Amino acid sequence: MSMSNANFPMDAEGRTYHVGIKRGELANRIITVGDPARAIVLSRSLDGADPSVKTISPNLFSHASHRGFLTITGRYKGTPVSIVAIGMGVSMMDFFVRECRAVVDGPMVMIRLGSCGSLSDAKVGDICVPSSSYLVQRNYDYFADDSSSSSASPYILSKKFDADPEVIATLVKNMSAQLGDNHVWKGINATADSFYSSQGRQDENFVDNNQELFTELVKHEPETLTLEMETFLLYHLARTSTVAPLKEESRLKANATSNKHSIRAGACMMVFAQRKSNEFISKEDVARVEPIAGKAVFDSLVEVSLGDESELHATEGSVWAL
Ligand code: R1P
Ligand code: URA
Repeated sequence: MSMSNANFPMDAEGRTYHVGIKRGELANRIITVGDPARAIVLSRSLDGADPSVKTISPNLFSHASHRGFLTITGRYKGTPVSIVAIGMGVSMMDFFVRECRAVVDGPMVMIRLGSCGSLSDAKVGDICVPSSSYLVQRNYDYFADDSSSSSASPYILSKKFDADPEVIATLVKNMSAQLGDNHVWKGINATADSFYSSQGRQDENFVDNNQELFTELVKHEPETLTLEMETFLLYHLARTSTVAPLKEESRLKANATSNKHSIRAGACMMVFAQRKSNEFISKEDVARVEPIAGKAVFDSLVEVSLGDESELHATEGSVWAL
């Protein structure tokens, strides 16, 4: 595959370098997950999909990229939506947000449905909906000093970035409707640059100096609820996204409102690991929660307004054209 433009590589068809999608293959409303198997489970809720079929329904668009991204596009209750599985970590979130943004016209909403560890009383199988997220990074320099005389901290905690408040409120409402209020938790997420050391897991094979990490996180943000590996970057990039490239008459309207960013973001996570009690979710619970949580996210994606629908990516020539 030959690419042009070293600044933002694309192939001759207009496919992005890593996610591998082109214009017309991706909807303005996207649910993003880590696990491609989760994307396939969720795709069974799309219009016209056969819920009993274990693979992706042939009437849906799908594209698996050479770098492990899986995109599925169809409609939910008539509205175009995409599901994108991205793998793990903030770098994958960066590829996803930037490459998807580049091939879609108009404002977008992106909601992550992930898994997480719970630092609070949220139990395995419960859902957490974080209104903001901060980053936990291993301080590599700290470990360069063998004498351990460094006064620096072994982990660096960033400022927090907020989700879109309407997206979060809609997610909380729809998750509560699906799972019951007592299984839905609000709070703050911590996104870590590792599943292990930066999430406070103990590993005698390495020097990690992370025994006090949970205490540090709660001191930093007392409402810290969850630990996972992507949400911070989604919220950060939504906050730093520039205004959507709008048609002229809408631009004037948008300037008069608070439409400063082209991406509205939210996230919710299923608790897979209860870090206080040391429990891990069963396969049966994952199979029970994933599709219900997915429906709540789809309901939220289509409920959140993206403004003037005529500004969204044209149906003509797209894979969701009827
Ligand atoms: C680690 O097991 C992975 O699970 C979580 C973390 O963020 C990390 O990506 O989310 P996903 O289940 O969405 O991948
Ligand atoms: N994903 C994470 O990143 N951490 C957990 O503890 C569970 C899922």
